[in-house]
Amino acid sequence: MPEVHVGSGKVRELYALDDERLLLVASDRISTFDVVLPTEIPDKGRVLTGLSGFWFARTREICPNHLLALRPDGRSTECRRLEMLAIECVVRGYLSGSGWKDYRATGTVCGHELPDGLVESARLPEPIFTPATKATSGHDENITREQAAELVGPELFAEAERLSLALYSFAAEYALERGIIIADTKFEFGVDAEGRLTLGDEALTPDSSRVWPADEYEPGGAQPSFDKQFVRDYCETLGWDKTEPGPEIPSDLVAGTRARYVEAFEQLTGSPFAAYVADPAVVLA
Ligand code: Q0N
Repeated sequence: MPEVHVGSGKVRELYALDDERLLLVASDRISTFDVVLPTEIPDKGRVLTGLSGFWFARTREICPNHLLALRPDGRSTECRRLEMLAIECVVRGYLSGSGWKDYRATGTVCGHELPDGLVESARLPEPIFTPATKATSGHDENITREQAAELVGPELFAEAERLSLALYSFAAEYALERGIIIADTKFEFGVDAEGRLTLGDEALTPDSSRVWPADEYEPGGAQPSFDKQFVRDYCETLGWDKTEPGPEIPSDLVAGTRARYVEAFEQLTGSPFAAYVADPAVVLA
């Protein structure tokens, strides 16, 4: 079956199956400091595909999504073709990354006025919707709610904000009960053939979210990443300038990082990863 390659991200590829369907394939590549490393993390693509499928299955009542089927390889998602919105729908429950940067500079994030005196990684009084543009090169840029509404239209904007906040609140509470903080996350929505706003891309994975171990949470500074901390710490020891090409990662750190991904999968889904490998549909049940 000749599948036409229609796009690629840093670690995922997108193929056309037919006029209505796409195939989203997650590789085992890992990026850090925005650079894809030459060393792969075995099963990372399967873990992220499984997690995304898990969340799609559990949030269907909150919001329709593009998932049609998981392929037996565990890393490929057949999905409905959508007309994607031109904005990234980011929700933040904690103050980190560009949110922390903007707050420190202005006391606001994407037009949300926040209380004074918040520290880095603080939990916000309530989650905020902080849209960003899709940068074709370099980093996504935060925009105001007004700019986002102009890009997609006020009705779709309002609906995307409402759905993003509902999805985040559901997932963050679910994850926290299992020892994992989802500090923030990025959703991508599109409109389906019937005009329904539909969740696309991957959802609520460690690649699309900032994920922290809850038992180590200590506001007042940066938090260790649940999945990428070993790799980041190793890269920091090298004096690498964070430009291409990235360094090779030693095998013990590859194994440790793989174990963190599998741990996140098992903690969140409640299924052994081996059961997912045997039959990816276990996460959809
Ligand atoms: C789409 N992107 C951006 C994979 C992720 N269901 C869909 N329908 C139409 N277009 C898209 C989807 C989805 N998902 C999403 N590009 C097209 C993210 N991509 C970049 C390439 O790798």
